[in-house]
Parts: sequence; C-alpha cells; structure tokens
Amino acid sequence: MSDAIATIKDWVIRGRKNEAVAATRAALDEGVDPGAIMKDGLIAAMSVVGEKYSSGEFFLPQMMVAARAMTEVVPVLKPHLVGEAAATRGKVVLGTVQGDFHDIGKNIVRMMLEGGGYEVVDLGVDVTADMFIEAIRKEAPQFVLMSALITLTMEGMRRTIAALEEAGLRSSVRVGVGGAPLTHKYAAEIGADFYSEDAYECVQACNRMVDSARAEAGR
Ligand code: B12
Repeated sequence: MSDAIATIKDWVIRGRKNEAVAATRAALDEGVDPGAIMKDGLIAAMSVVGEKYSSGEFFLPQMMVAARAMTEVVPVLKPHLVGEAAATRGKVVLGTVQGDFHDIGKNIVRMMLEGGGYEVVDLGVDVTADMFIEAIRKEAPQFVLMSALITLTMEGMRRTIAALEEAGLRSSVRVGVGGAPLTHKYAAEIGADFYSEDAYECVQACNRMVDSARAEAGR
C-alpha cells in the first residue's frame, strides 16, 4: 500500500474528516489510483473500525466519526471513479433492509451503478418489504437490490423475496443482495438471483444479466 493510501486510511480510522479529505485530494493530485484509495484506504479503514468495535477498543461514537469521515471522502473520489454514462442500461430499486441503518456500502453501490449507466431509485435505509413492493409497482425496475450489514437484519431480505412471490412480482425483477455479512450460500438459500461482494462486482453482475436478456430478446 502506498504511503498516501495508508495516510488516508489512518485519518478515516481516527475519524478526522477534514484531514481525510485533504489527504485524498493530495493523493489524487499525485496520481494515486482512485480505485485503490477506495478499496485499500476507505473500505479497509472500515474493516479496522469494525474490528476495533468488536474487540472493545472502539465504542459507537468512534465508529460514527469514522463513518462520517468516509462519507465525506466518497464524493471527492466519485468523479475519478465513475464516468457520466447516460442511464440506458436499466432501472434499479435499491435499499437497505428493515431495521438496518447502514448506508455507506449501499451509497457506493448506487454511485457505481449510476456511473455504469443505470437509473437508480434509492429507497434509503430501513426499507420494509411493503416499501420495496410499492416501489416495484410504481417504478417497474429490472433489478431490486438489497443491502444489509447486520446478521439479524439479513432476514429482511428473505421476507422481502417471500413478499414479492406473494404479490406475484418475483418473476418481473432480478433480485441482488449484498453487504458484509452476506454470502453466496445465503443468497441462494433465500432465493436471490445474485450476490456480489463489492459494488464493482454488482455492476458487472447486472451488466451480464442485461446483456443476456437483450441477446435472448434479439433471438
Ligand atoms: C460504519 C459502521 C456503522 C455506522 C453506519 C454509518 C452509515 N451511515 O452507514 C454507525 C456508527 C451508525 C453504525 C451503527 C451500528 N452498527 Co455498525 N458498523 C459500521 C462498520 C464499522 C463499517 C460498515 C461500512 O460502512 N463498511 C464499508 C462499506 C463500503 O462496506 P459494505 O457496507 O460492506 O459495502 C460493500 C459491499 O458489502 C457491497 N455491498 C453493500 N451493499 C450491497 C448491496 C448489494 C445489492 C450488493 C450486490 C453489494 C453490496 O458493496 C459495498 C462497496 O464495495 C461495520 C464493520 C464492518 N466490518 O462492516 C459495523 C457493523 C456492521 N455494525 C455493527 C453494529 C452492531 C452496529 C450497531 C447495532 C451498534 C449499536 N450498538 O448501536 C448500530 C446499528 C444501527 C442500525 N440499526 O443499523 C456490527 C454488526 C454485527 C453483526 N454481526 O450483525 C458491525 C459488523 C461491527 C462489529 N464488528 O460488530 N455502524
């Protein structure tokens, strides 16, 4: 890891948002890869914060200031990470599931999807199955994407998929799930169409599905 990225990571862990933003601007000026800043700087910082919280070294306020620092840095990186693609690939309804207020990862997924040419309807956090259903009826998206960061709230994904089945909407959308505690196995178990480990992979997965649906339609 470059010194510049290590510095950004350190400021984020310490929750020093102004310093984190300044270090990110300086690193970009030096030509440091923005993808590496995101992955090895910001996302890695959040892992350290999570570990420190688990071990009792950090408490909620420290986790909050670190999260705020990361949230301030992301818009600085955004123009360097994603292009300005027109929203032509499809529509996505996105949200963090009921009971869960974590939205940093979801917001990165949104940013990467918009950069990849998708129109994103972001329902925010604490989104119930009924709210997803209402949005699908209103927006007629190709994809419904759910994020969860807490093992207990992951069950909201299962409930939402079951509610989609019940409402007769399941076959009209592709369902993708993600967030740190998720796995391929869990995604398959609850009947999701896909799981992606990160935002970049999520865009790739959506692209593959759009391409194969278009090839299918053209046949
Ligand atoms: C920052 C943070 C917070 C912030 C959230 C700020 C915000 N606006 O989001 C604050 C301080 C508010 C917070 C609160 C809480 N938190 Co918290 N938090 C974290 C922390 C440190 C980082 C999460 C994060 O932002 N990661 C960085 C992002 C970029 O990663 P990500 O979300 O995983 O997203 C990436 C991928 O997963 C993927 N992805 C994400 N979503 C989706 C969706 C789709 C469809 C796809 C395909 C991909 C995808 O793409 C993203 C980018 O590549 C984690 C630790 C950790 N290691 O995850 C704990 C953690 C998630 N929190 C935890 C806990 C316990 C809580 C609280 C309950 C604490 C409390 N006592 O109140 C509350 C929960 C409140 C609630 N009801 O939601 C626990 C959960 C434990 C568990 N096993 O369930 C963790 C794991 C910490 C720990 N080690 O104990 N938290």
